[in-house]
Amino acid sequence: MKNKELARIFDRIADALEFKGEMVFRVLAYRKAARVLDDLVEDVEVLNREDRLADVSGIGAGIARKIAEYLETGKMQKYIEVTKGIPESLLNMLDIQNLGPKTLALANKELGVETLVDLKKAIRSGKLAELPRMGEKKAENIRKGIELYEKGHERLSIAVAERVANDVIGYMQQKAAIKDISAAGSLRRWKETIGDVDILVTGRNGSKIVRIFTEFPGTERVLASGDTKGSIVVEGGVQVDLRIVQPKSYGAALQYFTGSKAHNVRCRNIARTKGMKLSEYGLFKGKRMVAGKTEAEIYKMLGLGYIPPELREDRGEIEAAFKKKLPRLVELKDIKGDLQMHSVYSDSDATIAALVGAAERLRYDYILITDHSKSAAYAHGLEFDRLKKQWREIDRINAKSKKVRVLKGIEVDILPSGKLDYPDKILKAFDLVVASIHQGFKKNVTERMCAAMDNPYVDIIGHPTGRLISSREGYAVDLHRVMEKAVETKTWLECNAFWDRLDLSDANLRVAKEMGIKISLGTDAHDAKGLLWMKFGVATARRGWLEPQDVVNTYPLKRLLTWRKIKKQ
Ligand code: DGT
Ligand code: CA
Ligand code: CA
Ligand code: ZN
Repeated sequence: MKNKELARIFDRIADALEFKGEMVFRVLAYRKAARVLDDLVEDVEVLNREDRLADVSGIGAGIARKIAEYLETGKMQKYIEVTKGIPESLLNMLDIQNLGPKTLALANKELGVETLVDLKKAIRSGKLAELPRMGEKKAENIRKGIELYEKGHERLSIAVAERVANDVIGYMQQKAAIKDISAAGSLRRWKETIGDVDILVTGRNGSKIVRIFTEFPGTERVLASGDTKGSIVVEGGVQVDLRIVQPKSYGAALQYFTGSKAHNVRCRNIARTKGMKLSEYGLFKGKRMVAGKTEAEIYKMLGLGYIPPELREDRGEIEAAFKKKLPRLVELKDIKGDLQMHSVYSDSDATIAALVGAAERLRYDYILITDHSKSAAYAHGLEFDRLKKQWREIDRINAKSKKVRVLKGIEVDILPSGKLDYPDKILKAFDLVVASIHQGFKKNVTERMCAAMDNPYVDIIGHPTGRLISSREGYAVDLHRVMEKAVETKTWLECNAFWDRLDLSDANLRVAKEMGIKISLGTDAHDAKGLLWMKFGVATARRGWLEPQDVVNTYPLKRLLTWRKIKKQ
């Protein structure tokens, strides 16, 4: 149903009119239409089709025409007209509770407020409260409104952002006359959460490309559309920005819009010290463009090696590039197997055969099945008899399939008592053992993990901080001590590749690498599709500066399995 969408548009029209200082009575019809549409039980599209719109009380002939226009063309001329000239950032702020269009217009005019950052500053400095008819109390209410607004506009998981970007890119490649297309921004850097999706294209007819973009089937709202850029919100509230640049500037624009801002500032300064100027249009010496078509030539002209997007956070990559000491980052194609996944034996939808099928499609050499141990009642943990049944099945599969070797593993619980959930004589029988905390998050977590690592049969500590990016902070753990213990006992630490975990995080991985710790990547898949999450793990590893030798999943099977012997010595 498009009822709510239309309600929002009419509200926005009313807001924009008020923002521009229109008399209230001119705005009323739009507000009313918005309220009626919001409450309407019947589908507005059905009403339109049956020509019954104007029968609805509160919807006049003029509004009915506008609704029909929007339903039939995807646009409303009135909306485009009244929002013209109001910056997108201001329009977005009209969603903030307790902040009316008049107040916003006043703050814009008197204090130059254009963005949310400006507004927050104006509140903090007390300047907003000093405006006529404002006062402390109103300013405080707006501040609370901002808090709510920011909560509701939390950052997207990388998995959602990546799917949206791929959908939009696929659609554009099919429908629009474009040459190059790429994601940019935080998504190209594979940050663990994404504010908005940025996409860059080259092509001749800018306004036509933008029009096609705004017609992307998932579009909920069009925020901006022009000759060189467009901005839409797709289902689920994901904002996608598209920019069109000339082919000769593609590399420069890609470099600029990939960011991060901090990295870009450093690059621009380097250009300046070399008597050049770097912008999204190119690298210039005076008026002459000396680079711009590719990112590589820009970095080269700056005297730097090519810096992969995942490193562009100003965390030492510029210095490393100067010294030609950039890491040779691990790649998805280096990965020979997946070291954490669950099957129907515990809490997953996938049979072992289905997991093997998925692994074959990824051309893996091995997978480690890591179902939950017996105390994990929440996840149908394995008693010894079912474990034996599972081993028999794995043996049968290995006897048949020559492509992927199925390794016998377990995700053994580190119990609140500090003990492991199986005795050593069982742990010994696995090919590899992952030990994880799932209970007692505040109870001596560090000591329990360290004790687990002292066990010669524990090879990997699973998701070492226990965080869930969208919802949970993680254990009260002294990660430094855990890492020291990992070094001492030669235990691997996991980078759990599930997109809501990414645990260890990029920053933690970098510390681990510097300490010489080996990292194990596991998707923690609970169905066959879950094996595809490996890309998020590899990206996080790259953001942590990891090289192939830091990641045990790059080892051939034999080397992987000799590890236990090394650990026991
Ligand atoms: P996000 O969307 O919050 O996850 O983070 P980004 O990095 O995608 O940021 P976004 O979407 O605001 O802008 C995309 C890129 O454009 C950003 O990484 C760097 C570049 N950029 C945007 N605004 C500025 C700016 O004011 N100065 C500089 N140097 N670069 C900017
Ligand atoms: Ca972005
Ligand atoms: Ca953006
Ligand atoms: Zn787990």
